[in-house]
Order: sequence, then structure tokens, then C-alpha cells
Amino acid sequence: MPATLIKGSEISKQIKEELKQEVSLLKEKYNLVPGLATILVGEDEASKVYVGQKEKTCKELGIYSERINLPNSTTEAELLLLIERLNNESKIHGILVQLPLPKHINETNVLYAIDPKKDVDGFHPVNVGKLMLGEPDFIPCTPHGIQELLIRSGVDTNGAEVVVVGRSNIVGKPIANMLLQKKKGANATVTICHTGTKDLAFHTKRADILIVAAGRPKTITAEMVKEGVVVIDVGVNRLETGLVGDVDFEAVKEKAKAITPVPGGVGPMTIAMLMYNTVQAAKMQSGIK
Ligand code: L34
Repeated sequence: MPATLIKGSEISKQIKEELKQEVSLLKEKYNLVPGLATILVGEDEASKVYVGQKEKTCKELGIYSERINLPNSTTEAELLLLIERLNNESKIHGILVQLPLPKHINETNVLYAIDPKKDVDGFHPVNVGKLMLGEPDFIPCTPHGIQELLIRSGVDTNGAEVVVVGRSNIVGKPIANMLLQKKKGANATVTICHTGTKDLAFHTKRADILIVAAGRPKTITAEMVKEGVVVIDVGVNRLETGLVGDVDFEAVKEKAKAITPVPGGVGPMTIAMLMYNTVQAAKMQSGIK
């Protein structure tokens, strides 16, 4: 039977609606307006689209946003100086430096410079560590979005065989770690596959829940999954024919119980969870529970 679609575009709307109400309440009760600074260095077209969506969503929700576009020629020192200014700016509660950065800038140095209290991406080592310990302040937006998709579409992760394809710091590592925690929306048996995995299909065929963040179209074909699998496709590949994920959607959907589309799956959830983290940051910095 063909799969049901897990519509991130719909579920993210619901989350944004909840956040909009919370933002309005924070304004009314505490005169608090959450603020997000987004920094884009260079001219990457996809990054422009994503940052644009982030800024637009802030506006929709009543979150203050400052968008900072810097030329490709920006030095690391200049970027670090800007981050320091934003770390000390009280109306900014969250700082997001869109990745990837131009090659001459050291990503690690930049991510370490963001005050962990304002690190709404959850990329600072303090926040990575807290996540791993099961006590997160900020959960990285894409894995957080994936977990919310699973919870809100009623997928039971408890005791499930989860296979994650991809080991990036942004998606693979954090989602694997989150799903193995002894918590609601987690408590799964997790396998992580990557480019060093000898027999990828051996692992993916065993998955009850398959999360694919490999960055390559058709990484997963129909022969590689079992009947009734739940598939979360994190890929965003721009081909001449349009945007596709990492999963051979048309074929895999015939075997899956549920599957996320691309576009309209994980992508919009990433944006929604960034808004969630920004509201959390504002509350944390203002001592509001
Ligand atoms: N710092 N850098 C930082 N934080 C992040 O969380 C990101 N990421 C990834 C790239 N760099 C980052 C994003 O925001 C990927 N990403 C992202 C955000 C949104 C969408 C996709 C990736 C998204 O909205 N995708 C739409 C399609 C948009 C289009 O037409 O291109 C979708 O429906 O999938």
C-alpha cells in the first residue's frame, strides 16, 4: 500500500501558530520581544533562500529579526567582531550564522565564538555536550524538526530500529543521539551508517524508521527498505529537474508506511524549530520559565 505523506509543511504551520501565540503572550505579560540575528556571508543561492525564509517567518510570528549580509571577502576577524557585538546586544536573543561559510573562514572558530545562551542552532560545543547528556538547552533545528515530525505524526520510536544514514554534525550525529535517549519521542535502537559502511542495504533493510541525510539523490532505493518502513528524507538536492531528496521517493513510497516529501517535509520544520529555539533563548535570557 502506498505510504501516507508526513507533511512538514502542515505540521510546521501548527508549530508556528503555537509560537505566534506564545510570542504575543510574552509581549503582553513581560514586554518581551524575542530577537534573532541571521548572518549570511557570500552569495550562495540556496543559503539566500533559507535565510530569506527564516527572516520572513520571524516577521510572521512577531519575532524581531536583523539580517546581516556580508560580502564573500569578509575576513574571519571581521565576522568574529560582529558576533561579539551581537553577543552583547540585549534585543538579540539568538544568533545564526548560515552554513556553509566561505573557505577562508574557519567554521569552528566562528561557531565557538557565539555565546552558548544565544546559540539557537545548538552548534556550540557546550550545547552539543548538553544534548549528548540528555539535558539540552537548544536542540539543533533539523534534528529537532525530525523528532517533532515523528511525535506529531504518531510514529512510535520506543524500541524501534532506527537507521540514520549520514554522520554530519548538523543532522546525523545529533538525531542519532537524541533518539537513543531514554525519553518520550526517543528510546530507539539506533544504527548510524556513513560512507565507511560496508553494506548499507544490510542495515537499511532492517530499519523500522529510516532517516536519510546523505546529501546524494537516490542514496536509498526501493530494494534497500522493508515493507512498512517510516522514511524521513533530509536531503535537499537541486537538480535541473527540480528539488529532490536523498530517497528515490516514487519507488520507496510504494513500500513505506509513511514518508516525508521533498520539498515540504523536513525543510519547513527546520525553520519552525529555529523560531522555537529563538523564543526559548529569549525566555532563558529573561528568566522566564
Ligand atoms: N547555521 N546553517 C545553519 N543552520 C541551519 O539550520 C542550516 N540549514 C542547513 C544549511 N545551513 C544551515 C538550514 O537551515 C539546511 N537548512 C535548510 C533550511 C530550510 C530548508 C532547507 C534546508 C527549506 O525550507 N526547504 C524547503 C525548500 C526550499 C527551497 O525551495 O529550496 C523544503 O520544503 O524542503
